[in-house]
Amino acid sequence: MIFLLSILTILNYNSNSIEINNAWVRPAGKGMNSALYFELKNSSANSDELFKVSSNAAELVQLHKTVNKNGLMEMKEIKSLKINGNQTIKFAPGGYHVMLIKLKKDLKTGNKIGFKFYFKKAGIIKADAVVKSY
Ligand SMILES: [Cu+2]
Repeated sequence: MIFLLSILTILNYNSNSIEINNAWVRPAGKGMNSALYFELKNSSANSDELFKVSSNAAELVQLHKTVNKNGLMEMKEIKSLKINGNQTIKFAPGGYHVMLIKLKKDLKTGNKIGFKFYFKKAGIIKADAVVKSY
């Protein structure tokens, strides 16, 4: 029994070392832009790197960071984001977000949108985001 639990723990540890939690998207109409927010949690001891996010919901999906430039908030595309071992990074309004450019359909409150997150080590992780206003 203890042996079996150990194996299960190891399997669980490996498959869930990177988690995407509390993912949500702002409501917006077809042709407009929106943003995806979530918590990225790495519970392994090793670092990893998020380098791409994809979705069928928008024409273009980019990793963005909001920066304060002389008092003006400005968005900037980032190529990738490193996450350290045992670190949680919050993607939230005013900071990191995934930009959804030119939506292919209306995103209405309560809709679920599928996303794929691409990591250098963990590979592709799928997660659904719920559409809601914050
Ligand atoms: Cu943006």
